[in-house]
Amino acid sequence: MLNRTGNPVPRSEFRNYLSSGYRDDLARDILAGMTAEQKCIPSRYFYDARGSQLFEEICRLPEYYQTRLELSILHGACGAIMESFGKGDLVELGPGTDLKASKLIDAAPEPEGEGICYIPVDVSESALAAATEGLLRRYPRLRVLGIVGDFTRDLGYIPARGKKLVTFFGGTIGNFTDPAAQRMLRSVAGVMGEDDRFVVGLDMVKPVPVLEAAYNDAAGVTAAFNKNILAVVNRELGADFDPGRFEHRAGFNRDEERIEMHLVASAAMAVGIPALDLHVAFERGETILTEISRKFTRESAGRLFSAAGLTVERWFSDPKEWFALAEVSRAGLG
Ligand code: AVJ
Repeated sequence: MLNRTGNPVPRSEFRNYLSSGYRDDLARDILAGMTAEQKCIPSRYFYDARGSQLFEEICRLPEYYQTRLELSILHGACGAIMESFGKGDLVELGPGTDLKASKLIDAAPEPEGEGICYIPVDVSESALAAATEGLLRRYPRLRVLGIVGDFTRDLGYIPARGKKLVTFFGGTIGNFTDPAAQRMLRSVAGVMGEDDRFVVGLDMVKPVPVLEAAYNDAAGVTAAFNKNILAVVNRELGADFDPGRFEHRAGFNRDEERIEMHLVASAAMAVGIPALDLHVAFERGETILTEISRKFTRESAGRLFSAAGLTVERWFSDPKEWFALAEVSRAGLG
């Protein structure tokens, strides 16, 4: 492609909207979390370089069915999704690899990424670069606009133009409490036009042993992933958590329909957090809640979306309904 002066127009551009506040956010969240009745650390802090690597390992575990199932559901759904989308902006919130975007672009009516601008949104610029490099090579007509930002607050930077297909894969919506999920879904609804679609991955309620095995794998990768969050706090805030004195525990809470992941203090201890000028006392057996992972039914998913002003248009799932992709619109809002 040439611009008016006859020079080639670059096919990819990155815009960084990240405030430099990661450490400030962590400090605020850790102060609140370590002084709460139920101690907690928000799960978004799992994903430093080592945590992201461990998470990719989790996705390949035999017990962790989500990633493989979602990809096979997408394989069957991408034709229908892309037929109605046609072309425009393909926005992916928190892309991991380029696998899912490839499936969609392969299924587009026009070849080589013609007419599509891929817009991944992620806090990690290196993750964005890694996810888009292969796509640019594979699809010679694809354009890319990488948005370095936090998809829980920076969606306003997504350009308002033409048609949009927004995706949020991985079941990550389940890591949000209901109010946080509502805020997130409403902010997506806010950038959608009436003909736009939003595809959301949801992990479903299923037999408890299957659910619990996925978060207590035999190889101990999830345990290592869980404990790594203490290493993040140590590094960023100078804390002296001893990950060796905490145990991994994950179980399904039937009333809340969610997996809850904890770190359990194996002895009474005191932990210093110099950056917060704080000493935290742990009793033996006391826990830090590090993650919730909500599991949905079609009914609870319908309630989640309708409360945010979204309507389920199509539902794609596997025969056992272990995982689902909900295609939703903001139709009916006017
Ligand atoms: C894929 C990010 C939603 O909740 O299952 C995996 C993260 N935590 N094992 C999930 C996770 C423990 C995960 N998400």
